[in-house]
Amino acid sequence: MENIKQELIDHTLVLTINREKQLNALNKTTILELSQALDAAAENSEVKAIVITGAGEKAFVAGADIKEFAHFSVEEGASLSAQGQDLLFNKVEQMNKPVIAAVRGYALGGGLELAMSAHVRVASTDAKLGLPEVGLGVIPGYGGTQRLAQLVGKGKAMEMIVTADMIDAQDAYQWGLVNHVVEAEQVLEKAMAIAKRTQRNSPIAINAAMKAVLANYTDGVNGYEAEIAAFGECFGTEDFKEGTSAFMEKRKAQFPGK
Ligand code: DAK
Repeated sequence: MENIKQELIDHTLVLTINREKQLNALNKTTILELSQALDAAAENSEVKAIVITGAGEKAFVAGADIKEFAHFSVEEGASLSAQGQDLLFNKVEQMNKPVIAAVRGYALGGGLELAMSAHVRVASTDAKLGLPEVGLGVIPGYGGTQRLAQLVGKGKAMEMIVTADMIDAQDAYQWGLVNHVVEAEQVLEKAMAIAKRTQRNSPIAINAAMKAVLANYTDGVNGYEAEIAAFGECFGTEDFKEGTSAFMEKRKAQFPGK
């Protein structure tokens, strides 16, 4: 791939957005390549968790590629927003395995939207996060108006969006926008440790639980009902038999992921 580096380390797939000179800005090729990498990872049973990060020390992703979208028309804007959400941002959120964003430096616009699509976010102490779109005459178009409000609440989301200001890692942590703040050199390590920690659990149950959590944020779906249905389905899985047998036999579970 041109803009994405992929490494499988101990069942965690590390996807590095590799446009360091452009602060890892998301152009169409990068979005497409990330999307393809995620499709392959979803089907690959060797991949149990995914870490998304940006190359270099300066930025996770400094937004959508402004030089590329500067000339889009109204129609292109709307269709590319819908397309981008399906191709990447919703795909990350709906992945069947945990996705962790490892954020060093800037996570702006589409970059913060990507991090917010992930299930867990780890940020460096020097991270700067924001949705600067209204300063460019657009609005967050990759789910940012929705996911930011879900994570930090309507009031803080409104303030971040209308001021277009960046916040630092400490505020992001206190507001619930990121799960952990660590020194810059430890961001990837921390994200990998969380990914590893998930791997001792049933992949089937993890997927079902993540879908149940997300059900609350899906139009026309009752989260409690979705949870009940998903809970019931667990009883028919080999993972459930293995998890409960292992407990009773006082041994570590070896989940088949079925
Ligand atoms: N796009 C393209 N290039 C970028 C970029 C970006 N978002 N951010 C940085 N770069 C490039 C710079 O142009 C520069 O390239 P050269 O000029 O050297 O070729 C290089 O990266 C280094 O950046 P700076 O020289 O500016 O570095 P500084 O340390 O001085 O400043 C900065 C760092 C992050 C404060 C600054 O680069 C900056 O303000 N960047 C732009 C941040 C931003 O506004 N991001 C975009 C947010 S809007 C859409 C859906 C969604 C969106 C758009 C369309 N559709 C469906 C169509 C979302 C939009 C956004 O993300």
